[in-house]
Amino acid sequence: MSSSTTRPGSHGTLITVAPTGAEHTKADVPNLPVTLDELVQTARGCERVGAAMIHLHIRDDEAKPTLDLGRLKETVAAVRENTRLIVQLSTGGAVTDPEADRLAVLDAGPDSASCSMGTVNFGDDVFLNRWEFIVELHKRMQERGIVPEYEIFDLGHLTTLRRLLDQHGLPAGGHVHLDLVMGVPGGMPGDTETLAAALRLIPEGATFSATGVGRTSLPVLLASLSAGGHVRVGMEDTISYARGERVKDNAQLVARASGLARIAQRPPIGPDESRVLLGVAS
Ligand code: KMH
Ligand code: ZN
Repeated sequence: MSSSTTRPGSHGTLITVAPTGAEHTKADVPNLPVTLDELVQTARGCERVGAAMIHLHIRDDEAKPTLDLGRLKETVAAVRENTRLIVQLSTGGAVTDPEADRLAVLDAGPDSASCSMGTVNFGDDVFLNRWEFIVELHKRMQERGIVPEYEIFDLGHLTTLRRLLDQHGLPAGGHVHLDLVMGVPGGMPGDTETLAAALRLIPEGATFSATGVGRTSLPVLLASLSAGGHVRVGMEDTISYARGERVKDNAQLVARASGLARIAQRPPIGPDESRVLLGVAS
């Protein structure tokens, strides 16, 4: 594995935007981007203010989460046509999505895809990720040259990641990048102490970003920047900008992350530099 200290981007910050997710309803959050046009406009706006990668969940005509392959392909193509962003599709989907549909997401040919490292209670639901399923996702991404972002919802998921890499080898691109998804009700808390605990378990040479769900968004962002990590922000993870103030749009969250990254002297890196960092083909 390569050393994170020598990789491009280690002095800058990779900002990922996760604009939609599978959890919020359009009725509850009317400014959530759900149509193809809304997603493309969001992608363009977020790229302008510092995002380099987009983590995508898509919706159907009724704004419900879907893993429809035709729509996924159309979305990948449209975002590529309109931006330079690295296109990452979610293979997590919604908690109700069957494994076969989640594996089929890879057929849409994204640059990157999420790959969750274990099961976690997800509010009142369970986000199920069996070991055999994890291995299958990892191997298919290896075969197809799709770069995974390993999603870590709890500290034990880092143990699973190490076991996966030991038994099945490095991912496509040869570099390990993971995202600490913190503050999910049922997962690890979104605070500095937990992020510090996670750092001790991250495989050597790997890079990491962190995402704070709900009110942990800002503390996790600051903790990750201070620890040399990258960041993911977006309305998938939080719909509140400040106490009592709803998020206006995804670009507002990306712009804040960019500003804080600059203050931390680790300014946002663009999509091209991020491709090199992650091992994503140009
Ligand atoms: N919607 C969550 C149940 C991912 O995108 O890979 C899972 C999730 C993870 O959002
Ligand atoms: Zn997601």
